[in-house]
Amino acid sequence: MSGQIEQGYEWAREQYAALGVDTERALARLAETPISAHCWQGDDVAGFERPGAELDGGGIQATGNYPGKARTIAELRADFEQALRLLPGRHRFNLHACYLDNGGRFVDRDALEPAHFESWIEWARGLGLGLDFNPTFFSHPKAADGFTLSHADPAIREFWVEHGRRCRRIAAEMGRQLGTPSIHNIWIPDGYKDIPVDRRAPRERLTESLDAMLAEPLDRADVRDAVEAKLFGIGSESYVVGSHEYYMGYAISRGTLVCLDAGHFHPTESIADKLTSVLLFAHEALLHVSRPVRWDSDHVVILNDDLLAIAHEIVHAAAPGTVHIGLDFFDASINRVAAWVIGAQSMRKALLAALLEPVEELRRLEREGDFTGRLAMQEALKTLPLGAVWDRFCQREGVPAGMAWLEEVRDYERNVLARR
Ligand code: RNT
Ligand code: ZN
Repeated sequence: MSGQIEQGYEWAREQYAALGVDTERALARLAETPISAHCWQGDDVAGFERPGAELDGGGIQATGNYPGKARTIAELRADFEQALRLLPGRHRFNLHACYLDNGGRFVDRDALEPAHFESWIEWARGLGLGLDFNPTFFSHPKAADGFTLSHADPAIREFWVEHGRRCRRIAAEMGRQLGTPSIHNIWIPDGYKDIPVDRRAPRERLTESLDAMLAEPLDRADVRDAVEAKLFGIGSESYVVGSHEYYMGYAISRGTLVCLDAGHFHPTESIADKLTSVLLFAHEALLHVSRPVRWDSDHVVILNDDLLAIAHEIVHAAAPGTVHIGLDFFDASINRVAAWVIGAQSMRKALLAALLEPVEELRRLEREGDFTGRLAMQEALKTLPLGAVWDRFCQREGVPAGMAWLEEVRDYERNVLARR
C-alpha cells in the first residue's frame, strides 16, 4: 500500500509538473495552513455550563441523535484527540464560552475568568494547538427572548456586554500563553420573527454595546476580534440586527475582522466572491466554513464547488495569513468524530486543489481574454490526480490515507462512544 502511494504520487507529480505546478511546494504550504476546528461539533453545541446542558435558542439547531456524544470536558477532549490523530496538517481549536471548566460549580456568563479556561490552555499546549474563542450569546435565560447586546432593557444589555468584555480577556490570555493570537468571534442571535417597525434602534443599541465591549485596548498579538453577520435564523426570519451591511460598516470603522459564514447569506450567494471585497477594506477576515442545504443548516463540509471556490480565493487572492479558516458545522445524525474528520479533511483537500492550480497560466489566459482556454483548463484540472497527492500527504504526515481512517473511527466508536 505504501509503495503504491509513492508510485501514484510520482506519476501525479509529473502530471502537475507538466503544467508548471510544483507539488512539493504545494504540500509544504498545505501542511502549514492552520484550520481551526470547532469544539461544538463534538456535543451538538451543548457545552458544560451545567450537567446535561443542551443547545437552547439562538436560532441554530443540531438535528439527529446519533449515540455517543461527549458529555464531559474529558470526553470532548478525547474525541477531538481521536480526530486529530487522523488529520494531516496543523490545527487550532475553537472554543465557545459555554465550554468552560467550572469544576462542577455553576458560573454565570458575566463572571467568567481566564481561570475557567486554564485547563483548556494546558490541554491545547500539550497538543501544540492554538486556541480561538467565542462569547456565548445563546442557551441562557437572558437570551431567551431572542435579544442580547441589542436588547431594549439596559440591564440585560449590560449583562451581555460584561460577558463580552470577559471573553475578550479570556481570549487574550489564551493567545498570550500559547504565543498565537486567539480569534475572538462575536455572533449574536438578535432579531425578530415578524416584521419590525423600528429597524434602527436595535442597531444603534448594538453599536453602543459593541463599542463598550471592545473598549479595553488589548494586544493584537494576543487577541483579534471578529464580527459575524447573518441573514436570518429560526425565529429571526424577518430581521436580524447584525446583518451583513451592519457588520461590514462596523468592522471597517472599528478595525475588527469580518467573519463570513458560508451559511449566512441567500442560498445562491457564495462567500468566496465576498472575500476580495472584504479584504480590500478590512485587513483580515475569519471564515466560518459550513455547508448550508436550502437554509443555514450547518451540514458537514464536503469537497463541493463552493468549498473549492473558497479555497481558491484563500490561496490565490488573499495575502498570506489574512484569512483565518474556522469550521462551523454540527451534525448530530452521524458519528461526531467522523464529522470532524470529514469536514476538516474536505477543507484541506480544497486547499490542496487550489495550491495545485497552475494559477499563473490561468491568469494569463484571463488577462489575454482567452476565456475558451480558461474554461478548458479549469475543467481539465478537475480530473487531475489530486487524490494521489492527498494520499502522499497523509502518508508523510503519519495519518491513514484514503478511507483507512474510518476503521479507526469505527474502533473508537465500538470501544469508547458506544459505551457512553
Ligand atoms: C450561528 C453562527 C455561529 C454559531 C457558533 C456556534 O448561525 O454560525 O457561528 O454556529 O457560534
Ligand atoms: Zn458561524
